[in-house]
Amino acid sequence: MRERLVVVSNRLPMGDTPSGGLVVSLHDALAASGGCWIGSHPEPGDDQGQFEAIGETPYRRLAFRLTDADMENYYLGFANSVLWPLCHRRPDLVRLAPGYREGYEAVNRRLAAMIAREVTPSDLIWVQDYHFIPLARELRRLGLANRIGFFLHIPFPVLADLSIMPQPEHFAEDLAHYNLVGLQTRGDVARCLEMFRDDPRAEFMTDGSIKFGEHVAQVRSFPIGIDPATFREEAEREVPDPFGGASPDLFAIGVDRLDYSKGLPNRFRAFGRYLETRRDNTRSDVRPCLVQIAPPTRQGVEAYDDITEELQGLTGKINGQFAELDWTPIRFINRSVERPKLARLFRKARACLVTSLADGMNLVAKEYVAAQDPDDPGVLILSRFAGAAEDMTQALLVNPYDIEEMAGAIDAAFRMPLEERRRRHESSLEAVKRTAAMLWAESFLKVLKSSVTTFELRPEGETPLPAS
Ligand code: ADQ
Repeated sequence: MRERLVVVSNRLPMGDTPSGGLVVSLHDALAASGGCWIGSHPEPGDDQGQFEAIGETPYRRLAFRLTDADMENYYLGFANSVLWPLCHRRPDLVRLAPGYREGYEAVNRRLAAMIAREVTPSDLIWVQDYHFIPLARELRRLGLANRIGFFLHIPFPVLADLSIMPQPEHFAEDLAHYNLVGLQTRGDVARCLEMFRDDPRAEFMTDGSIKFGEHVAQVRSFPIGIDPATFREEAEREVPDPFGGASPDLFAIGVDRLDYSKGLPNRFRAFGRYLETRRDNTRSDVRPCLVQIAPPTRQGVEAYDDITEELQGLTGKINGQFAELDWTPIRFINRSVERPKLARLFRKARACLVTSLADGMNLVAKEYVAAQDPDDPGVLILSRFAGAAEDMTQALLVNPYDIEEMAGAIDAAFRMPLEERRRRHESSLEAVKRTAAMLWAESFLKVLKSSVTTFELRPEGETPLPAS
């Protein structure tokens, strides 16, 4: 029987041409297997338990709808006000409300029932991210013995934080229902194994996999990447000057969703501190800028509204202190920028600031490196708490909590000699190529396909379905 790939993610890509990291990574694998991608429709609604087929691609796309209550309890609630802050080491921002856990479980249960009607026993199912941790458990309950993989795009939480969650014992148990749990970095794998080691229900097998009741799961790291060649081509393409002729002399760029995990206030403070202390302060002809592009996300969640205000305040303060009639030190653009323009901006920027306090990987770091002119590259300043730092050791690694250190790194990046810039860039680009997007999907699927389905489900005396 044909082994189709079925991908499940919170958002279904709606465009007809592949764009965006995850879509590019999965497009080929889906097209080759005649598979399908299942995700939520951007418009809320009630789907009555039926998928809606979307547009034309070499594979099927099936959308489910989220009601307003689902958005509140499952998406903004449990996923983004409990799991997101917990995984990003912000337990202080966790909000527990009565309907959140039930709303999250209900969406996963409903989706499992819809998926169970869609898949055949030989299909490989690949679930993406923290929105669907219980999905394999629900699918198993319905009798599915397929190989099911899971990839967590965000950091694996530290053990001590897990008990903040309602019913924390479900976390390990739910993950164990997957045949393969993929994480971004070796550090994430270490934290995940620590959780299983701490759980008396888990048993370690000689090959390193984990036996949990009747289930056996493997835990491995698969660092996600981008398609560096395509990004570089995009950055080289001539587009109208993004600054409309008013290009700054020297600038650092930051591109992030406006999220508290990205360390934006610390970045702004570090840039302010750099302006105060920079070595070439006597040179009034050099007017460095920070160009920060940060579109809002998850509006309506208190922590996100707070950070927008904080950044607006900091921008006003720093610009108020340093701006001149013809110089605005921080340009804070609170919306999205089209990709060709973004790629061009990356290429023009002398430095890129990635200052996450916690980050699964951070694709912006990889995009910036891929966009550079290898003969005259800019410098990546990278938080040691971003997953990308595990392999990109030749970036200027910084502690985002240390404002003084970051200010020094900005100064060093702006003044770095060409020779050193080239050497650091070459090494970072190698790391970007080693973890290119296609390799990520290929290597995950290779391990998933070879995973042993040692457990068998026998709900109410039924014969188990064969995995292949
Ligand atoms: P994100 O937290 O969204 O992803 P990131 O990895 O940086 O973070 O990816 C963001 C993507 O959106 C990049 O491709 C970037 O270019 C684009 N983007 C961001 N801001 C933009 C803007 N203002 N305009 C246009 N495009 C913008 C989550 C995890 C990460 C993990 C990824 C992939 O939080 O840690 O690397 O998934 O697994």
